[in-house]
Amino acid sequence: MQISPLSERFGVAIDGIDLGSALDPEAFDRLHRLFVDHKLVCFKNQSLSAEAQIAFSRRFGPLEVHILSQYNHPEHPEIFRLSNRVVDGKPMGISDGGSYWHSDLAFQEQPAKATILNALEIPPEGGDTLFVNMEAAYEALSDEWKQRLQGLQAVHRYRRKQTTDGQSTQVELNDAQKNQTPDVVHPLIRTNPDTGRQSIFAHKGMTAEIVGLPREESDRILDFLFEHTVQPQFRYDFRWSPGDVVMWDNRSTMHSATTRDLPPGQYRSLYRTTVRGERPI
Ligand SMILES: O=C(O)CCC(=O)C(=O)O
Ligand SMILES: [Fe+2]
Repeated sequence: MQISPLSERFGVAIDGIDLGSALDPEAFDRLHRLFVDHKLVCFKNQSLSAEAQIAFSRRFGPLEVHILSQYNHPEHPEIFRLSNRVVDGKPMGISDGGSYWHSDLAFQEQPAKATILNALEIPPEGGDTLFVNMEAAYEALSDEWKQRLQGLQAVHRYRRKQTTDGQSTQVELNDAQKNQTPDVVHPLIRTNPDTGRQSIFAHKGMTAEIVGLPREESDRILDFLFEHTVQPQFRYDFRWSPGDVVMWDNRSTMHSATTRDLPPGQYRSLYRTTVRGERPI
């Protein structure tokens, strides 16, 4: 297994391992440690089948089935399909999923621990995924801000924004899907149970308001956090290659897709599995 940094800020690339083969407990522990320590892991040169992706992902915990069920794999509901291909008039996946700042399933009581994306088809240009290290963003806050934020809770909402402001996707939820996503409340500063380290848990695409504060005060704090966290020193824009399997820790990072900006005729298809996490503390 060869491990190299993905950027000078965070993330590692791993080559020389086949995720499709059975991992013994020591190998799994090592990968889990790398995932927790580096937050973003790219396994190079994989060719994972849907079944193998599910088996690998399950090692990290129970898998979620996405509520936008029209995009789930017909035979493997644990696989959510991201794709801008349309075959015989039928979308092969969600075309602009996650094209806004978020942490996966932050709108649920138990947001995602890990997301695993398997790159089946990657265009020569575009479609990068943008990541932010939310632990580094927390550490860079002044002591005054850290104190101000401690103990605050925020409301998270799926589709908090309208499609027009660039912080949502074009797909609308049907009534049943809306009923499955009531507002939830999470601490604004959360502690990763695997490391004991704190990070900011606020994302422009989903964090709606701070509990118990006047609207203006809540907006002022959230707007500050939305701007603070996306600064270049905390960011890494990941460029995909076919065969990449990328895994990230949603507890200490946020991300945004850029698929909305793909030029016509550029195709991108990935399979996603999502590992359930703890309730944030
Ligand atoms: O397609 C991407 O770049 C990321 C999509 C996304 O947000 C996700 O899979 O969670
Ligand atoms: Fe996402």
